[in-house]
Amino acid sequence: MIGKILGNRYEIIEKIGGGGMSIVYKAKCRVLNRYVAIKVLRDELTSDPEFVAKFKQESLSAASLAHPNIVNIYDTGIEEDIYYIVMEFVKGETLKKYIQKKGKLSEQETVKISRQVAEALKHAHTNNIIHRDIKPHNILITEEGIAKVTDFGIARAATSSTINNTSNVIGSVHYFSPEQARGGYVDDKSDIYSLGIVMYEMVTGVVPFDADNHISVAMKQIQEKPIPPSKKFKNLEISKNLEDTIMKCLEKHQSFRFQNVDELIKAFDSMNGFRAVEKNDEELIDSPTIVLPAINAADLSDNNEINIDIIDENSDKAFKSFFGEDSEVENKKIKNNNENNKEDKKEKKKNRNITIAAVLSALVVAVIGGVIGLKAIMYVPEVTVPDLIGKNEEEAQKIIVDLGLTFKVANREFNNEFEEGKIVDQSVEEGSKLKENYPVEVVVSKGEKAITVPNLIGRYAIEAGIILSDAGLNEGKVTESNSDSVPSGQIMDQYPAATTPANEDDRVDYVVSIGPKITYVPMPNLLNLNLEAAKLVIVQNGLAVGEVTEETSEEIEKGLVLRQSVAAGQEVAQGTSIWMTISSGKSVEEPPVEEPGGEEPTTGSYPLTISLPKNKDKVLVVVQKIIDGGREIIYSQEVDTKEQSVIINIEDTGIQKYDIYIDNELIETAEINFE
Ligand code: 3AM
Repeated sequence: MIGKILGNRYEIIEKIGGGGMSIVYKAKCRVLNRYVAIKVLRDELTSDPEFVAKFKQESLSAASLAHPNIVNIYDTGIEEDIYYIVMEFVKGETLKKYIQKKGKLSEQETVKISRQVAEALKHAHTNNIIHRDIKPHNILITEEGIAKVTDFGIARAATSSTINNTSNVIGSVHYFSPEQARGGYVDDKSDIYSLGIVMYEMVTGVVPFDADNHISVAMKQIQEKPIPPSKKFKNLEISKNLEDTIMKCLEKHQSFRFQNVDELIKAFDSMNGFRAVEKNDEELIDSPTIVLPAINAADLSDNNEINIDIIDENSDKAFKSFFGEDSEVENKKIKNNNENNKEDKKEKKKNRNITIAAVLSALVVAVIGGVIGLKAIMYVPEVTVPDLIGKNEEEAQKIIVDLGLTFKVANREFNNEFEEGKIVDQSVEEGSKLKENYPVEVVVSKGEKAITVPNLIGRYAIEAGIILSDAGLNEGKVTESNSDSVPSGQIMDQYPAATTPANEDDRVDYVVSIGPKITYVPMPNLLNLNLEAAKLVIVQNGLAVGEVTEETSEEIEKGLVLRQSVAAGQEVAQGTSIWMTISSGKSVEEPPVEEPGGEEPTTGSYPLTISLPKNKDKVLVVVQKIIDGGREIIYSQEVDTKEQSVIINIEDTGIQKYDIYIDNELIETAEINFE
């Protein structure tokens, strides 16, 4: 490839690397005089239509996206079986290599990279494109530290993503979402999960689920709870906030993850604010989840009045969510102290602002004064989360509210196991200890989905799997049957019939046509029969009467069959036309003609190649030699069209003509010179 010029403008300079599907080259665009990266589909894959389709899909979906955090696609092309995509050349390396080099990344760097990937995803999701294969190998880090997402190879327009072929789960198993591993419904939250795995890998240096084979990894994605980074590596420095964000991305249930990338970006932004405070005091890293508003260190140091105003609303909320509504008392106490100390009474809002400022300074002071002091202020009673699965929504809500926690329905979905109104899943596991007011989200069953069997009749068998899985059903028994009217490969019957009500995962049996039934009969002997008798035998055997010609014969009486197109005893498909040669009696004696020079003519051999049609499985090939108004069968055989062509080696003398018939149709008359 090196030195090759593609599309008349891209000169391949060197190989940069290669993935499973393709090889990446550095190239120079001669028109715009700039370096580009060219991704070329591997040679051995260009003959595989499925890979070619994926490759084209990559070019199509990625080309429609333009974003600073997405590797730009400039051009695509096909040349001499070389499929290629021309991309922006990114000076840098993959995030995979970067992590491997550094072991693990700092919290700050993790958030910085993750946020950029999230921005790229936001742009793609807005354009209805789900990446489906987010992994550190597909994230390039430039020398300036900019993250750029590439390889939208298996991305599909989100609008058509409801069709997901279970037999062809695509992606990289260590970064798969549970729904991808199951072959279930994939949406933008699947990318959020994969990004969660990447974030986990950035902070810890390892992926949360690993095993020695892909199936086990996929099973873990579906079943196993990830160990939080701080529990997996005890001395890991990670804020609770970032850890919670990662764990929320890694929720098994789509409803419990961030509902879109925007929510995730907001979580990152709140971390920036968190870090600004954290700069003043490292100890706060160990504190429980507390969402502080986005404030900069600069905001805190400049003018207090203004800063307090900025943080007012959110700080209050954050304060409450952390301390619980009951801790308002604590809040008030501090407030009163402050009020007592100040003589002039300010308006209500201002007081609140001062309260917040006071709490913040109290926190700082407490930390400076020692962790014990901080803990005293922060003490909030904890409650144990009960098992809610299978309980009624109202009952579950009451239990949660009575415990002082917050109840929230994250989603309602069809479920075959639980009746309508029962809890299917809960965001916080039974037995977990939570501070008051902490939200517990649940998924409530909408009962069984009303499914009706879709119509399969008239559809091709290869579509059946997708049609059924779309309807929440499975393929049942597939049988084949002959049909004179339904083309081969089409479905001609199904059970249960279309529109029958069904339950999820029920099986639907169907019958696929294999075309008309071909029956073979042994060819009867026609020789020495008179024409009428021969015709009767032909018809009685389910065959058809073909062309009848005459020829002189020394042995066979005039009017009787002297030759038949298919030799007696040979298997012949019913309906085949049979040609006959009838004797026209003895020829008038002619003096033998002397060969010039008296020499025997030389015999030559010729490989006659006959191409076979593709639209049938088997055909009857007949080759007849044309002899003085008559014909001699030199080949008659049923052949399998998988072979594409048959070669018949003919030995003869002089120049001869041969009629070639395929399924009784004259295809060609070949003239062969054997001299
Ligand atoms: O394995 P390394 O990291 O050396 O960086 C990508 C990786 O190299 C590089 O090709 C290799 C296989 O993915 N690569 C991919 N896209 C690129 C691009 N647009 C790229 N290098 C530069 N520009």
